[in-house]
Amino acid sequence: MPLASRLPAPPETMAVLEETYSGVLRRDPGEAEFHQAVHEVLECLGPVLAARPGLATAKLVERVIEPERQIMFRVPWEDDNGEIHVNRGFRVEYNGALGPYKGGLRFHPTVNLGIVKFLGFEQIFKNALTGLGIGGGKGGSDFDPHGRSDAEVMRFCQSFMTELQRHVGEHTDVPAGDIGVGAREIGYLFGQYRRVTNRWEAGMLTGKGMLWGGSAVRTEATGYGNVMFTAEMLRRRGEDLDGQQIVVSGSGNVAIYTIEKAQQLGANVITVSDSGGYVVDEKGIDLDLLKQVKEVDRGRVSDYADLRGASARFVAGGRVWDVPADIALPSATQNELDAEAAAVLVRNGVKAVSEGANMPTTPDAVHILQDAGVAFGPGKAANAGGVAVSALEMQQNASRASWPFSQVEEELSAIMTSIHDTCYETAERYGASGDYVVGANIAGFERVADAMLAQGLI
Ligand code: NDP
Ligand code: 2IT
Repeated sequence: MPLASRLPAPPETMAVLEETYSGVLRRDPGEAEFHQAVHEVLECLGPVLAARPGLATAKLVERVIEPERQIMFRVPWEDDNGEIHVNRGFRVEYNGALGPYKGGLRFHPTVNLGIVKFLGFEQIFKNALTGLGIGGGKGGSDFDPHGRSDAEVMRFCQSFMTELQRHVGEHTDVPAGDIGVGAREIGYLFGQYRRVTNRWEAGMLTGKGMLWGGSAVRTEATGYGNVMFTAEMLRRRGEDLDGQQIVVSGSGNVAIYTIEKAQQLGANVITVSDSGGYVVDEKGIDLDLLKQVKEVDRGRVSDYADLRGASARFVAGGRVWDVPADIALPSATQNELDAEAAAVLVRNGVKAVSEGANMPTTPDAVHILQDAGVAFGPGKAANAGGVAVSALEMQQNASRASWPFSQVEEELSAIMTSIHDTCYETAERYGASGDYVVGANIAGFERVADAMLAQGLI
C-alpha cells in the first residue's frame, strides 16, 4: 500500500518516508501486521519532519522503527499426558528512551515475530502518551491456553519464565498481560521469576494479585480507560454516555471491564463475542453472569446465552458490527472491524468507535468511519489505561505502598483525560481538528523522538 499523507506535506519529505517504508517491506517480509502499524504512523509524520528537518537528518524515524533488541527462545513443556510440546517465546525490547521497556505478553496460537513487533511498535507511542516514563516492549508465545489444565498452564509459564528471567527486571523490562495472559498466568510467571532469581522484585511484572504487590484497578484499567476516553470524545461533541446503545466485541479482560464502566455511566451494552460467534442480549449484558462464565468457569459466550434465557441469542460465526448501535468498542483482536463492517456501522448511525483492542480497525475501515464524521479513538490512545495503571503499579512497588481503589481510579481518569486532550490539541495544532489518529501518532512520536535526540546516537 503506498503512503498517502494524512496531512499536507512536501513531496521531498514524503519521498523520505516512502523510502523508509519500502525498507521495512524489504527487510521484514511477511510481517503484515507490523507493516500496517508502521504505515499508519508514517502517514502522519510528514508535517513533523517538514517542520523539524533535524529529525530526518538524525534518522529518527528509521531508528524508532528498528527494535533495540529482539529475543526469541525455545519453550519446551510437558502436557498432562506426558507428551512433549515445543513452543516459541518472544520478547521485543523495542524502545527504552522514556523508561524501562513495558508491555504485555500474549499467549495465542497466531503469535509470531510480526505480531509481537506490531504490538511493540504501537506500545512505544501508547506508553509515551501516558507521560509516565515507560519505554515500549511486547512479548508472548504461540502457546494456546484454551482447553489446557491449570497444571499445564503452570508448567508452560515456568518454562517460559526460566528463559525470559535473564532478560527482564524492574529496571530493565517489565511484562504484563495481554490476550491469553491474565491473573493466573501472571501468578505462575512471577512465582518462577522469584524462585529462579531469589529476589522479591515486585516491580518486574504488573497485573499481580492484590496480596503480592498488585495495584487496585489494574484488572479494570484498560476497559475503564477506553470508556473514559470515549466519554471525553463525546463530551467534545456535547454528548455523554447516558442512554447510549453500545456494541462490544470480545469477552475477555478488556471487554468485561469496558461493559462494567459503560453500564456505570448509564449506557446499555448489548453484545459480547469470542472466536466462536457473538451474543446479542436485548436486556443488556448481565455482567455478574458474564464474569461467572468467563472469569470463573473459563467458558464461552454461547454458555452465557444458554444460561441467560430469552433475552439473549447466540449467533455462531457472526460479528457484532451488524447489530445497530450508537457506539462500537472493539475489544477482541487486530483487524476484527473491516471496511464492510465500518460501512454497516455508519449506515446504522454509529457516533463513536473507540479501540479497546490493539489495531482492531483496518486502515480502510478507519477512513470510512472518519470520513463519515464518526469520532474515532485509536487504540494507542484509547486503550492506554491498562499500561498506565501498570506504571502506577510500578510506582507503588517502588515505594512498597498500596493505594486505595478510589485513588487509582481518579488517577486513571485524569490520565485518560490528559491523553485525550494531548491528542485533540496536537491534531488541532497540525490542522486536523478531531483526528485522534493524527494527534496520537504525532504526540507519541514527538515525545520519543525528543528523548532519543537528547540521548545521542542510540
Ligand atoms: P483476553 O484473552 O482476556 O480476551 C480476548 C478476547 O478476544 C476473547 O474473548 C477472545 O475469544 C477474543 N479473541 C482473541 N483472539 C481472537 C481472534 N483471533 N478472533 C476472534 N476473537 C478473538 O484478552 P484481553 O481482553 O486482555 O485483550 C483484548 C485486546 O485488548 C487485545 O487486542 C489486546 O492486545 C488489547 N489490550 C489489552 C490490554 C490489557 O490490559 N489486557 C491493554 C491494552 C490493549 P477466544 O477466547 O474465543 O479466543
Ligand atoms: O497492550 C497493552 O497496552 C497491554 N497489553 C498492557 C501492557 C502493560 O504493560 O500493562
